Amino acid sequence: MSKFYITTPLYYVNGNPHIGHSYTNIACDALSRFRRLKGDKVLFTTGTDEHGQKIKEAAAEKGMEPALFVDTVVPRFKDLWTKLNISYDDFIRTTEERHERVVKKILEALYKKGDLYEGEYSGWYCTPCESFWTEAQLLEKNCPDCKRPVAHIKEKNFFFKLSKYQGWLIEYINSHEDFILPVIRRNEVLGFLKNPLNDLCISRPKSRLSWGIEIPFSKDHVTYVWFDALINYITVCGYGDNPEKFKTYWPADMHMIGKDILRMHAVNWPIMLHAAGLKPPKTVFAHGWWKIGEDKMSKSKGNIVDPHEASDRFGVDAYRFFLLREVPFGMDGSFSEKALISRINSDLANDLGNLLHRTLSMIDKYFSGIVPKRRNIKTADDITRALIENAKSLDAKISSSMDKVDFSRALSAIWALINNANKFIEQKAPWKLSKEKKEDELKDMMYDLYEVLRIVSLSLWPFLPQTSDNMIDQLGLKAAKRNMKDLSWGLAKPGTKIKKGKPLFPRIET
Ligand code: ME8
Repeated sequence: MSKFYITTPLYYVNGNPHIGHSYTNIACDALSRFRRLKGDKVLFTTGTDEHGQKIKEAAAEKGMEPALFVDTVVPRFKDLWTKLNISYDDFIRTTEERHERVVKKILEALYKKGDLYEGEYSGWYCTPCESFWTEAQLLEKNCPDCKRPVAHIKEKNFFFKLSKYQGWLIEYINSHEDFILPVIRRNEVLGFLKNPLNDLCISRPKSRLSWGIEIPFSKDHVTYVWFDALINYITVCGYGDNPEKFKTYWPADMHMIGKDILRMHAVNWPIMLHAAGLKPPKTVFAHGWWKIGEDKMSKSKGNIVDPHEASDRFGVDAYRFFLLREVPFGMDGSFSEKALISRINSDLANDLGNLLHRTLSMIDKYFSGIVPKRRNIKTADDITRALIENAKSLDAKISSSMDKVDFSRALSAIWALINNANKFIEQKAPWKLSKEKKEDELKDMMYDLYEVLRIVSLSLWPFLPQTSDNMIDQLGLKAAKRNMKDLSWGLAKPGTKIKKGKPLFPRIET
């Protein structure tokens, strides 16, 4: 049995979860469920990033202490993950004691080793981004990232020797093809590493910010929020606490992130791990960015898509389907209600919904709702053989797409089978077979359509878990523990009583 450890970023709790956060978690959920189907031992973790300036300010705006404030926001994330059927195994908060302990342990180890040193910083600082900038990096005297004004500061801090490990990192990236994916992101990091790395300031003086994990060797400083947050990936799989678990799961198989936080994950994090004597994760996958129409999503534009609202209006699985199907994973996407409704009506209501509904109606009508027995496949005609071959090759197509983290291709393969089956009905015209009393042919055909639907219902589980359950129920099957092996052709049992229900996806009129 192989293991699969996948992580999402820890989201900032200064605002509510939005479409971007849900995208990463839905993608990780689909991968985790797929690995479970294959029989892998999966650890899927998510959580919240709760320290630092941003959070302190958001709490102050509400007139609350940060510790109390974060407690009020975290349930909004947890509730959303429950609603969207995100099957995570552990939720980690950076304010938890188990995490603080590990952060301190790593800080102490690196300090002892001489990779952390005290120095004086004098330069420009962007408070909202919590970033230091040199004069040359400023953009018209403003922060080059958020374009807001910066302040000149001079203070004692602790620095991490990133520069010492630059050569090692370049060599590591060059010799590990799958370390940074997709390739465009790998090239971006290698391009960035052509310039010398600055050492990383990993502390903040308490006089300026006290909402953080105290540096164990300086009462006057707390840990920089990013240095703290990245460490969650080892805390949550048992580092320093549960050696057995840590040995089982580390290194992580995949850190799934958006392209905005690539450098932290593909430069700072592997160097931190290497300096601490730990292996880097196997893959950092940086996916693309959702825009709303052509616009960047922002509070000021008031165009933030709320996943609670979108999934209430259109359905959880329709929302999941749209995000996973609409853009090849890794590329940027454009969200619009029009595009979402069009996907629901064509792919979900028309193609999938109709196939289930008309097939079950025919089994009801022609065979009183009992799945018939088919004759030996050897007697099948070419169209039938083509359909069966298509169904038989589905698991290989899904596996190869999922190994490349290509959700839209996996879904296209499932839809190619669905459309093949719909066409098969038109071509074979079962209503004629019934009129002409071609009982055996009708039985074969109903069995084959039922079998296609059974295979489709199982293969949809990683992407549309509720729909998969609903289909399995209507097919008269039990949603028992699923396994990739059940995608094999011919496992449907003649004699099964179907339970036709409501259409899966009602059409949305515009
Ligand atoms: O960066 N499109 O948290 P964060 C796609 N706390 N994905 C998006 C997105 C969009 N428009 N907007 C956000 C942080 N995301 C840190 C992470 S990890 C140790 C610390 C997703 O709340 C995407 O996964 O700003 C992105 O990387 C993440 O949310 C940023 O979440």
